[in-house]
Amino acid sequence: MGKQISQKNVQDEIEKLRHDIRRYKHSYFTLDSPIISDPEYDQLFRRLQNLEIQHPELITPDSPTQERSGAKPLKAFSEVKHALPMLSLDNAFNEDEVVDFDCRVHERLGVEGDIDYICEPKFDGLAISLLYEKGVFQQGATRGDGVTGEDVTQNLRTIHSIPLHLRGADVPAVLEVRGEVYMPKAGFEELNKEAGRKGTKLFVNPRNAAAGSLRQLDSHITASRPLAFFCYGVGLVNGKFSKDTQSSILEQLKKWGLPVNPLIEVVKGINGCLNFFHNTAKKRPHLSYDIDGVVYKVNRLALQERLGFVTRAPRWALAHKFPAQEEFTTLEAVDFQVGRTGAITPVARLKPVFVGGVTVSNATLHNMDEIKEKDLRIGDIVVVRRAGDVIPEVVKAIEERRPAHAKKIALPTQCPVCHSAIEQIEGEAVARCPAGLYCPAQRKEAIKHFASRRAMDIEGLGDKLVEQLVDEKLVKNIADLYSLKLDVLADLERMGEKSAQNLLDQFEKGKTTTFARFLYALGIREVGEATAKILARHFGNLQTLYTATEDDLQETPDIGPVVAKHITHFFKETHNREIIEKLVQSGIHWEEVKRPQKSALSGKTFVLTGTLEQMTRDQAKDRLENVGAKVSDSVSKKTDYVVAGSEPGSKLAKAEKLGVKILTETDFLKLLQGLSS
Ligand code: D41
Repeated sequence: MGKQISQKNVQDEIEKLRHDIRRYKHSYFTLDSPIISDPEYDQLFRRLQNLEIQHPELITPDSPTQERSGAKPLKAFSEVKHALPMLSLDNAFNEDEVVDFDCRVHERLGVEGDIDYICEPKFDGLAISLLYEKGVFQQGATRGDGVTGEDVTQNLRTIHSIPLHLRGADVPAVLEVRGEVYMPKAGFEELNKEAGRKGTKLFVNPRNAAAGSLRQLDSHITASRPLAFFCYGVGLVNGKFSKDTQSSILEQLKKWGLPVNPLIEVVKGINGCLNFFHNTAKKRPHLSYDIDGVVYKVNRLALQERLGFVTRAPRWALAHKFPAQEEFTTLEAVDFQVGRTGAITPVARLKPVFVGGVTVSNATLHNMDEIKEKDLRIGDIVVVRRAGDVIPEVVKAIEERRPAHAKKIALPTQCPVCHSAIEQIEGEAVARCPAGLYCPAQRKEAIKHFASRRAMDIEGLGDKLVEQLVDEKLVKNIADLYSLKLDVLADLERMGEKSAQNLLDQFEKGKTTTFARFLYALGIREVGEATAKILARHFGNLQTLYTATEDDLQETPDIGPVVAKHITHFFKETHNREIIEKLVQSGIHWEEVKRPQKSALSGKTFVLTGTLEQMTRDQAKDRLENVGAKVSDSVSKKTDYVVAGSEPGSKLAKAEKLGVKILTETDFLKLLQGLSS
């Protein structure tokens, strides 16, 4: 009896798993729009496999475990049967699974000692197969379900890195090349920028953009998309071809003019593999294309043959995935934070999720427009992305998985900190708390900004301490910082006399600054570092700035009407002037500003690249600006000089190409000295 009930439960669970898996496969393969993550999918798939192993009597021929992976091709393209099936890759999501793989390989082969593995970056694109007959490109197809794909020959012909003719006299009569079509990151950014300008739909990531571009029925559209190709292997080969090792296969393909990735390496044993994984992870942010892991393959083909494959994947290959950059999680709540200028920013509170190597539980949502555009609701399953060091972001909500109780998100009517009525100016995306420095949140942010590295650079005054000082009402504004007493500070939690004295020393040290830094530190709206420098150089001292009109301000370079208004408004406020006077009285001072001299370099444009030995880049920039020269970030025909330190970047190459005058650091110092003598 008990057994029957459990059998019924198992049957139900199996059916539900099959139903869900089919749905997820459809959204992934056919619609190119996954609604769950790979690990979640894998878990479901493994669960189904396990249940079927325990209850083989319940296996049906239409179970997803019995099919090959993938879905039927879209109807619009004709079908192509691959001469040899395109297998799939087993995945590993951590080092243990790589160790298991290496053990299985050793056991099956019955060999000891390190195996030679070839390590390849795992390109995040679309697998395709190219058919060459007598060296001429005949047909190209997507992977499809591995057996049958879509004929995308016309589209593939438009991709520059796919040769239409192979080079060399020794090409085989028939050659199937396997590889991955991808979209370089820069091309993707450009494409999305254009979509933004035209108001057409943005692509979520380069992989989707590549997929969308390859699936165009009109190959003119594909031709306008920046696609590229790397090959990783072969299918059917008729003719002379040395099938000794995977590395020799790639060598031959390269010789015939096919693009082989330069990072591919043959290594010894599992340690070689794991080293490659870590090194590649480090290179990843600097690569011009997306990769989502690395692939290990037993290099010797004789060994590959002995290992064979299971249903869909070879036993001799493994994809070792990087921690996901995108993950699914629940949007649990939205809080509203108040920034330095009163801007109210919605922040997503997420069910903690491991993305791109860290656990993420918060993500910025920028403003209400973004929430509206993405149609986010509290309770939604959302896609969270974290790329490199950038702040995590909520990409989209999965509407198909929206729970019935999902709740719309509304802008609060009151500031969550000081309860002033929130203002939203029409046409502006940002809502603001208008209370300025009366709002404790804005006060805290103003002080944090004042102390920050590029402003007054008060090292010991971290965010937590600022919050403590404001909460305990020891500091109301930036001027109050300089009247803090040792005993008061020492009494603070986690402080003590020594740290308190250190902090006071830091305050003292920070009193010597520059006028530009001081102006930047005041936190005037729209006055960033660059504008602060312009103001300092142009007006020279506080008195002149106090009396400057909007017109005076607009005469200076790069200051428009809006910024001019913010500046005059700021200096008109008696409260602000009082604080400035207090700061000056407490001993903050700066060297008199040298007005830019007319010099031989006035109006010349410089670009700095590489590391300078004698000064920092900022110092070099200052010195140039003091003699009336401009410093730009990128090299163009308008650049007059490029100063190249050690390890210069691509800017040097560009300068050489354009014939721009290049200076070593010594040349540069001589040039500056020549001016002052
Ligand atoms: O870079 C890749 N995405 C990549 C994919 C690669 N470097 N090697 C691969 N090797 C294979 C085998 C071992 C099965 C020939 C692959 C793929 N397969 C693959 N890509 C998509 C499905 C399978």
